[in-house]
Amino acid sequence: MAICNVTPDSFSDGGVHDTLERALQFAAAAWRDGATIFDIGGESTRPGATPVSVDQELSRVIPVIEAVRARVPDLIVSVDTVKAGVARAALQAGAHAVNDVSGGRLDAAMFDVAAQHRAGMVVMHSRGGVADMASLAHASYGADVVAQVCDALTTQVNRARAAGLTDEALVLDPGIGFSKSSAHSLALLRELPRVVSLGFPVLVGASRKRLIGELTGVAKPAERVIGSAVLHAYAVQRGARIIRTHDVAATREAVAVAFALLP
Ligand code: HH2
Repeated sequence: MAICNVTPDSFSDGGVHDTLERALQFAAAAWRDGATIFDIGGESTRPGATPVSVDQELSRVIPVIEAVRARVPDLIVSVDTVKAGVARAALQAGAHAVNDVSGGRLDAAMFDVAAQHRAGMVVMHSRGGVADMASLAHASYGADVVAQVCDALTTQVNRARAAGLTDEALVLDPGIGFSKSSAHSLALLRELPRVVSLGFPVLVGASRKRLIGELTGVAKPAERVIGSAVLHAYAVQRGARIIRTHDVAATREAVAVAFALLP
Protein backbone atom coordinates (compact mmCIF):
# COMPACT_ATOMS: atom_id res chain seq x y z
CA MET A 1 0.00 0.00 0.00
CA ALA A 2 1.62 3.23 -1.20
CA ILE A 3 1.05 6.36 0.92
CA CYS A 4 -0.02 9.54 -0.81
CA ASN A 5 -0.67 12.35 1.68
CA VAL A 6 -2.26 15.31 -0.07
CA THR A 7 -1.47 17.52 2.91
CA PRO A 8 0.90 20.40 3.60
CA ASP A 9 1.83 19.08 7.07
CA SER A 10 2.27 15.28 7.10
CA PHE A 11 5.33 14.28 9.09
CA SER A 12 7.29 12.89 6.17
CA ASP A 13 5.68 13.61 2.81
CA GLY A 14 3.80 16.84 3.61
CA GLY A 15 3.69 19.07 0.52
CA VAL A 16 5.31 16.46 -1.74
CA HIS A 17 2.13 15.43 -3.58
CA ASP A 18 0.45 18.82 -3.46
CA THR A 19 -0.46 19.13 -7.12
CA LEU A 20 -2.64 16.74 -9.05
CA GLU A 21 0.11 16.11 -11.56
CA ARG A 22 2.65 15.21 -8.85
CA ALA A 23 0.18 12.90 -7.11
CA LEU A 24 -0.55 11.19 -10.43
CA GLN A 25 3.13 10.75 -11.21
CA PHE A 26 3.58 9.18 -7.77
CA ALA A 27 0.62 6.85 -8.40
CA ALA A 28 2.03 5.69 -11.73
CA ALA A 29 5.46 5.12 -10.16
CA ALA A 30 3.92 3.30 -7.20
CA TRP A 31 2.10 0.92 -9.55
CA ARG A 32 5.24 0.37 -11.63
CA ASP A 33 7.26 -0.29 -8.46
CA GLY A 34 4.84 -2.96 -7.24
CA ALA A 35 2.16 -1.31 -5.09
CA THR A 36 -1.35 -2.70 -5.47
CA ILE A 37 -3.14 -0.29 -3.12
CA PHE A 38 -2.88 3.51 -3.16
CA ASP A 39 -3.83 5.20 0.11
CA ILE A 40 -4.87 8.82 -0.30
CA GLY A 41 -5.10 11.04 2.79
CA GLY A 42 -6.09 14.68 3.26
CA GLU A 43 -5.52 15.12 7.00
CA SER A 44 -2.32 14.58 8.97
CA THR A 45 -2.31 12.79 12.34
CA ARG A 46 1.01 14.37 13.31
CA PRO A 47 0.57 15.93 16.77
CA GLY A 48 0.12 19.65 16.23
CA ALA A 49 -1.09 19.30 12.64
CA THR A 50 -3.89 21.68 11.66
CA PRO A 51 -7.37 20.08 11.89
CA VAL A 52 -9.21 20.15 8.57
CA SER A 53 -12.93 20.49 7.83
CA VAL A 54 -14.85 17.96 5.73
CA ASP A 55 -14.92 20.41 2.81
CA GLN A 56 -11.21 21.06 2.97
CA GLU A 57 -10.41 17.36 3.19
CA LEU A 58 -12.73 16.64 0.26
CA SER A 59 -11.13 19.35 -1.86
CA ARG A 60 -7.77 17.69 -1.27
CA VAL A 61 -8.61 14.02 -1.83
CA ILE A 62 -11.47 13.84 -4.35
CA PRO A 63 -9.59 15.22 -7.39
CA VAL A 64 -6.71 12.82 -6.68
CA ILE A 65 -9.03 9.83 -6.25
CA GLU A 66 -10.82 10.62 -9.54
CA ALA A 67 -7.59 11.16 -11.43
CA VAL A 68 -5.87 8.04 -10.09
CA ARG A 69 -8.92 5.89 -10.90
CA ALA A 70 -8.96 7.30 -14.44
CA ARG A 71 -5.23 7.24 -15.15
CA VAL A 72 -3.93 4.26 -13.12
CA PRO A 73 -7.06 2.08 -13.15
CA ASP A 74 -5.36 -1.09 -11.86
CA LEU A 75 -4.55 0.46 -8.48
CA ILE A 76 -6.93 -0.25 -5.63
CA VAL A 77 -7.65 3.11 -4.00
CA SER A 78 -8.24 3.60 -0.29
CA VAL A 79 -9.08 6.89 1.41
CA ASP A 80 -7.33 7.59 4.70
CA THR A 81 -9.95 9.42 6.76
CA VAL A 82 -11.78 9.33 10.09
CA LYS A 83 -14.79 11.22 8.72
CA ALA A 84 -17.79 9.32 7.31
CA GLY A 85 -18.68 12.28 5.06
CA VAL A 86 -15.26 12.16 3.45
CA ALA A 87 -15.41 8.37 3.15
CA ARG A 88 -18.84 8.53 1.47
CA ALA A 89 -17.77 11.09 -1.13
CA ALA A 90 -14.49 9.24 -1.73
CA LEU A 91 -16.29 5.92 -2.32
CA GLN A 92 -18.72 7.66 -4.66
CA ALA A 93 -15.73 9.13 -6.51
CA GLY A 94 -14.34 5.65 -7.10
CA ALA A 95 -12.33 4.68 -4.01
CA HIS A 96 -12.60 0.99 -3.12
CA ALA A 97 -11.83 1.08 0.58
CA VAL A 98 -11.67 3.22 3.70
CA ASN A 99 -8.56 3.35 5.88
CA ASP A 100 -9.72 4.70 9.23
CA VAL A 101 -6.96 5.38 11.77
CA SER A 102 -9.63 5.59 14.46
CA GLY A 103 -10.95 2.14 13.51
CA GLY A 104 -14.48 3.49 13.29
CA ARG A 105 -14.36 5.12 16.75
CA LEU A 106 -14.55 8.80 15.85
CA ASP A 107 -17.53 8.87 13.50
CA ALA A 108 -20.55 6.75 14.35
CA ALA A 109 -21.59 6.60 10.68
CA MET A 110 -18.27 5.25 9.36
CA PHE A 111 -19.11 1.54 9.38
CA ASP A 112 -22.55 2.22 7.88
CA VAL A 113 -21.01 4.16 5.00
CA ALA A 114 -18.46 1.43 4.30
CA ALA A 115 -21.18 -1.24 4.45
CA GLN A 116 -23.58 0.70 2.21
CA HIS A 117 -20.88 0.97 -0.46
CA ARG A 118 -19.67 -2.63 0.01
CA ALA A 119 -16.26 -1.12 0.51
CA GLY A 120 -13.20 -2.64 2.13
CA MET A 121 -12.16 -1.17 5.45
CA VAL A 122 -8.92 -0.99 7.40
CA VAL A 123 -9.72 -0.94 11.12
CA MET A 124 -6.68 0.53 12.85
CA HIS A 125 -6.12 0.69 16.60
CA SER A 126 -5.60 4.07 18.19
CA ARG A 127 -6.87 6.06 21.14
CA GLY A 128 -7.97 9.67 21.46
CA GLY A 129 -8.72 12.15 18.69
CA VAL A 130 -6.87 13.10 15.52
CA ALA A 131 -4.83 15.76 17.34
CA ASP A 132 -3.38 13.43 19.98
CA MET A 133 -3.71 9.87 18.67
CA ALA A 134 -0.13 9.85 17.39
CA SER A 135 1.19 11.14 20.72
CA LEU A 136 1.69 9.36 24.05
CA ALA A 137 -1.32 11.08 25.66
CA HIS A 138 -3.29 7.81 25.92
CA ALA A 139 -0.40 5.33 25.96
CA SER A 140 -0.98 3.49 29.24
CA TYR A 141 -1.71 -0.20 28.79
CA GLY A 142 -0.70 -2.13 31.88
CA ALA A 143 1.10 -5.44 31.50
CA ASP A 144 -0.18 -6.67 28.13
CA VAL A 145 -0.48 -4.09 25.36
CA VAL A 146 -1.19 -6.81 22.79
CA ALA A 147 -4.22 -8.10 24.70
CA GLN A 148 -5.62 -4.58 25.03
CA VAL A 149 -5.12 -3.81 21.34
CA CYS A 150 -6.70 -7.14 20.34
CA ASP A 151 -9.69 -6.46 22.63
CA ALA A 152 -10.19 -2.98 21.18
CA LEU A 153 -9.92 -4.29 17.60
CA THR A 154 -12.44 -7.05 18.40
CA THR A 155 -14.90 -4.47 19.75
CA GLN A 156 -14.61 -2.51 16.49
CA VAL A 157 -14.92 -5.66 14.36
CA ASN A 158 -18.17 -6.45 16.14
CA ARG A 159 -19.43 -2.93 15.46
CA ALA A 160 -18.45 -3.32 11.81
CA ARG A 161 -20.32 -6.62 11.58
CA ALA A 162 -23.39 -5.08 13.24
CA ALA A 163 -23.37 -2.35 10.58
CA GLY A 164 -23.40 -4.99 7.85
CA LEU A 165 -19.74 -5.24 6.85
CA THR A 166 -18.69 -8.76 5.92
CA ASP A 167 -15.53 -10.27 7.37
CA GLU A 168 -14.05 -10.38 3.84
CA ALA A 169 -14.16 -6.58 3.77
CA LEU A 170 -12.05 -6.08 6.90
CA VAL A 171 -8.32 -5.62 7.48
CA LEU A 172 -6.88 -5.06 10.97
CA ASP A 173 -3.95 -2.82 11.88
CA PRO A 174 -2.31 -2.58 15.33
CA GLY A 175 -1.53 1.10 14.66
CA ILE A 176 2.24 1.36 15.00
CA GLY A 177 3.14 4.56 16.89
CA PHE A 178 -0.50 5.50 17.54
CA SER A 179 -0.98 6.08 21.28
CA LYS A 180 2.00 3.76 21.73
CA SER A 181 5.54 4.11 22.98
CA SER A 182 8.25 2.46 20.93
CA ALA A 183 8.24 -0.39 23.47
CA HIS A 184 4.51 -0.88 22.88
CA SER A 185 4.94 -0.87 19.10
CA LEU A 186 7.83 -3.36 19.32
CA ALA A 187 5.79 -5.67 21.56
CA LEU A 188 2.96 -5.60 19.01
CA LEU A 189 5.35 -6.45 16.19
CA ARG A 190 6.99 -9.31 18.12
CA GLU A 191 3.59 -10.68 19.05
CA LEU A 192 1.86 -9.87 15.77
CA PRO A 193 0.69 -13.52 15.46
CA ARG A 194 -1.77 -12.75 18.27
CA VAL A 195 -3.31 -9.99 16.13
CA VAL A 196 -3.26 -12.31 13.07
CA SER A 197 -5.09 -14.96 15.12
CA LEU A 198 -8.16 -12.68 15.24
CA GLY A 199 -8.75 -14.03 11.73
CA PHE A 200 -8.29 -11.03 9.43
CA PRO A 201 -5.51 -9.88 7.11
CA VAL A 202 -3.19 -7.61 9.09
CA LEU A 203 -1.72 -4.35 7.84
CA VAL A 204 1.44 -2.84 9.31
CA GLY A 205 2.55 0.72 8.69
CA ALA A 206 5.80 1.83 10.30
CA SER A 207 7.08 3.72 7.29
CA ARG A 208 9.60 6.41 8.28
CA LYS A 209 7.99 6.69 11.73
CA ARG A 210 9.53 7.96 14.97
CA LEU A 211 10.08 4.35 16.03
CA ILE A 212 12.43 3.85 13.07
CA GLY A 213 14.22 7.10 13.93
CA GLU A 214 14.70 5.95 17.53
CA LEU A 215 16.02 2.53 16.52
CA THR A 216 18.39 3.78 13.81
CA GLY A 217 19.34 7.29 14.91
CA VAL A 218 18.30 8.58 11.47
CA ALA A 219 16.78 12.00 12.13
CA LYS A 220 15.18 12.85 8.79
CA PRO A 221 12.01 10.83 8.09
CA ALA A 222 12.74 10.60 4.34
CA GLU A 223 16.06 8.90 5.12
CA ARG A 224 14.55 6.13 7.26
CA VAL A 225 14.04 3.82 4.27
CA ILE A 226 16.34 0.95 5.26
CA GLY A 227 15.12 0.74 8.85
CA SER A 228 11.52 0.82 7.61
CA ALA A 229 12.17 -1.92 5.03
CA VAL A 230 13.78 -4.21 7.60
CA LEU A 231 10.93 -3.68 10.05
CA HIS A 232 8.36 -4.38 7.33
CA ALA A 233 10.17 -7.57 6.24
CA TYR A 234 10.02 -8.70 9.86
CA ALA A 235 6.31 -7.82 10.01
CA VAL A 236 5.68 -10.03 6.98
CA GLN A 237 7.51 -12.86 8.75
CA ARG A 238 5.23 -12.34 11.76
CA GLY A 239 2.10 -12.50 9.60
CA ALA A 240 1.43 -9.05 8.14
CA ARG A 241 -0.03 -9.20 4.63
CA ILE A 242 -0.34 -5.51 3.72
CA ILE A 243 2.49 -3.04 4.27
CA ARG A 244 1.78 0.70 4.17
CA THR A 245 4.82 2.57 2.88
CA HIS A 246 6.11 5.82 1.45
CA ASP A 247 8.94 3.95 -0.34
CA VAL A 248 7.37 1.38 -2.61
CA ALA A 249 10.40 0.04 -4.52
CA ALA A 250 12.55 -0.58 -1.45
CA THR A 251 9.64 -2.07 0.50
CA ARG A 252 8.71 -4.32 -2.39
CA GLU A 253 12.24 -5.75 -2.48
CA ALA A 254 12.35 -6.32 1.28
CA VAL A 255 8.89 -7.87 1.33
CA ALA A 256 9.63 -10.15 -1.66
CA VAL A 257 12.59 -11.64 0.23
CA ALA A 258 10.59 -11.94 3.45
CA PHE A 259 7.76 -13.74 1.62
CA ALA A 260 10.16 -16.17 -0.03
CA LEU A 261 11.55 -17.05 3.40
CA LEU A 262 8.15 -17.78 4.97
CA PRO A 263 8.14 -21.31 6.38
N1 HH2 B 1 -0.13 5.74 9.80
C1 HH2 B 1 -0.36 7.01 9.42
C2 HH2 B 1 -1.51 7.34 8.69
N2 HH2 B 1 -2.41 6.40 8.34
N3 HH2 B 1 -3.11 4.15 8.36
C3 HH2 B 1 -2.91 2.89 8.74
N4 HH2 B 1 -3.81 1.94 8.41
N5 HH2 B 1 -1.81 2.50 9.46
C4 HH2 B 1 -0.86 3.40 9.85
O1 HH2 B 1 0.12 2.99 10.52
C5 HH2 B 1 -1.03 4.77 9.47
C6 HH2 B 1 -2.20 5.12 8.71
C7 HH2 B 1 0.64 8.07 9.76
O2 HH2 B 1 1.61 8.19 8.77
P1 HH2 B 1 1.56 9.23 7.57
O3 HH2 B 1 0.32 9.07 6.76
O4 HH2 B 1 2.81 9.09 6.80
O5 HH2 B 1 1.60 10.64 8.29
P2 HH2 B 1 0.53 11.79 8.59
O6 HH2 B 1 -0.50 11.24 9.52
O7 HH2 B 1 1.35 12.88 9.22
O8 HH2 B 1 -0.09 12.21 7.28
